[in-house]
Amino acid sequence: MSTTHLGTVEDLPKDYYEKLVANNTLPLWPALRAVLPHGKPARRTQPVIWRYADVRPDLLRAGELTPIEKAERRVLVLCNPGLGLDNMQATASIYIGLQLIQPGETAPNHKHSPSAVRFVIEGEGGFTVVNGEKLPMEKGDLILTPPGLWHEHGHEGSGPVVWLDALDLPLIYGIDASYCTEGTSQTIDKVVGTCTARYGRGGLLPYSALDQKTHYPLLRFPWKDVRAALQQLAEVSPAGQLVQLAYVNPETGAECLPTLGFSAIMLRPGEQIRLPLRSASSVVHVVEGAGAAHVDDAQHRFSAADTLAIPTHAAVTLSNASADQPAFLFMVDDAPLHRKLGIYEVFD
Ligand code: 1HN
Repeated sequence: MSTTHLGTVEDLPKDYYEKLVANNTLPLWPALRAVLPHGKPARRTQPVIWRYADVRPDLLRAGELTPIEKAERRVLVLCNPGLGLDNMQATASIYIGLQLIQPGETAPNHKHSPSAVRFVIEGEGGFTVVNGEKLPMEKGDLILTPPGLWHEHGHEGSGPVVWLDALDLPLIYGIDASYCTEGTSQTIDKVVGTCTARYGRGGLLPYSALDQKTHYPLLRFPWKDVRAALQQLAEVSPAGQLVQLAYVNPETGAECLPTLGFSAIMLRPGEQIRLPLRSASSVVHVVEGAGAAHVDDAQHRFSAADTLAIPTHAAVTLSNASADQPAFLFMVDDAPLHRKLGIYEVFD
């Protein structure tokens, strides 16, 4: 049986309804279908694209208008209009910002309850210090700053450095759990490259890891390794099969942060491919190449450094516009959250 014709507020005596409100109560039935629609969620998230060519000049202008001391983090937030610009949501659970750091600047040390990552878009000489280890930031590198770990940024090169920040902030803020602690600059007590040397080779771990786990063993995923791994995977993947690699915790093989998942996709020359239709929302960032994304009824052309929001339960087809060059995409999703909540679904 389908209950689509539920009673409305107007069906109720006005004085009765007003008394309910005065007592901080509400009837469920007029609002039930809104919060529990049939078949699939009523999605407020729109499949919007933020073009780097539009955002970059404004971000560089922020570098002139607002000194880093006045910003703490100099970021333009990618806000999904369907969710209300003030709410700073790219999707309902995913925050995305583009952060600029200029040569010689530092973004002070802090730690917080939301999980965060950085994905480098342009520039050389940037770095993040996490847990006493200096992590170089080269184009396409993924840097994790897990919940509760100290992190600070710096820039020793020339020219602007820009990266994409992804956080589970809407989720953590939404459950009244978002806060930060400020600290003095960390002492760097590890050699550069330590976590990559220990955990950066698939299938191999320091022997001691068999008996003793590290909390977040691998904090930096260099793009050159991910790109090479995608190309190798493409060579052994039949046409029509999605070439996609998940970033994982090398000790557990599971997603590397509690709520957000990260993956990289290669679209082979001329390839057009459907993503599995699933319950999770995601954000796709173009690392290299150009093409188009079909998301439900919307069609967006994309080129390098553009960023696209994909709602939950969306039908997505991606195509590479080039007949002779691959395209590379970075994806953030909330699938780990869905899995933990027991609501993760793949529909085809
Ligand atoms: C944060 O800690 C950073 O550390 C960037 O670079 C963006 C947005 C909201 C909350 C914390 C960073 C952030 C953030």
